[in-house]
Amino acid sequence: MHRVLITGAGGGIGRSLRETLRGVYPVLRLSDRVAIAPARDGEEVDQTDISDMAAVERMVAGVDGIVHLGGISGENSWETILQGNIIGLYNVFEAGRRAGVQRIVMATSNHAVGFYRRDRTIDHTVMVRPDSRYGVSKAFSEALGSLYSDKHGIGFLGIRIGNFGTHPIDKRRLSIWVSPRDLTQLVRIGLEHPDIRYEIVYGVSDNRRSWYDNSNAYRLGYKPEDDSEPEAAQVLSAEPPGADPIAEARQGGTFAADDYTAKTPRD
Ligand code: 15L
Repeated sequence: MHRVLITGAGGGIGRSLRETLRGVYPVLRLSDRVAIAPARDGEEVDQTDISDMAAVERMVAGVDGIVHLGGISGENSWETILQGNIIGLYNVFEAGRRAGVQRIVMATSNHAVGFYRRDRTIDHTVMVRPDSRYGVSKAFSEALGSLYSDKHGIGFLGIRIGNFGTHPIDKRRLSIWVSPRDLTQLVRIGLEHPDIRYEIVYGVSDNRRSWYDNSNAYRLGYKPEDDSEPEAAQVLSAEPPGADPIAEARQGGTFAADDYTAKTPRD
């Protein structure tokens, strides 16, 4: 990897990867829809709205690998999700293919499978069960990655990111937290592992309360260094009891509960 593009570089994960990947690859191209901090040595800064294909073509020119964090990072109206996470996503993959990109590391999400119950342990092979329009767009990204891997030979790692941050922030996030250094490790596996064709992993630290079987990540060499458990007592003592039974039962929490109208819950 000579030149690695990070989309959504102005967001929380993007700003963190900008630091942790600094100097790892000769050139980091950092792109966002809004203006971001100016380029330093070994960096190129770009401003692109990914719903504009011509602009995306310029954004990906000369790039070997893409870490795609861009788009909408939570639930939103269908029109907004459509522009950012369906049309924009397609533009990035298709322009990347035409530009000869070899690898795409995709920030997919726990919300692609957020309707699974919390008492189930799920691995990378389960069927998607999105908990929101946002989750559907992340499932779409995994399907698009599969197409571009099978049909065009682009290596794809879909990281179903849990909750990224320096600390776990609530009960649900104790199960899905990922620290900056652990996520960096996964991104690097996605860009550098020689055998990646199409893989799905969970972007979570080694949390004792995890509801994921992340054996696929471990098979690819992931060795997480962090666990949310030392912070569990403090997090739990600060949290009022959850009132919504759907949010409490489902891995996606309030993403699953919002707008919920089903009379009989699926298992
Ligand atoms: C996500 O996918 C979002 O991008 C992030 O903002 C959080 O909401 C996270 O999931 C979560 O589930 O905590």
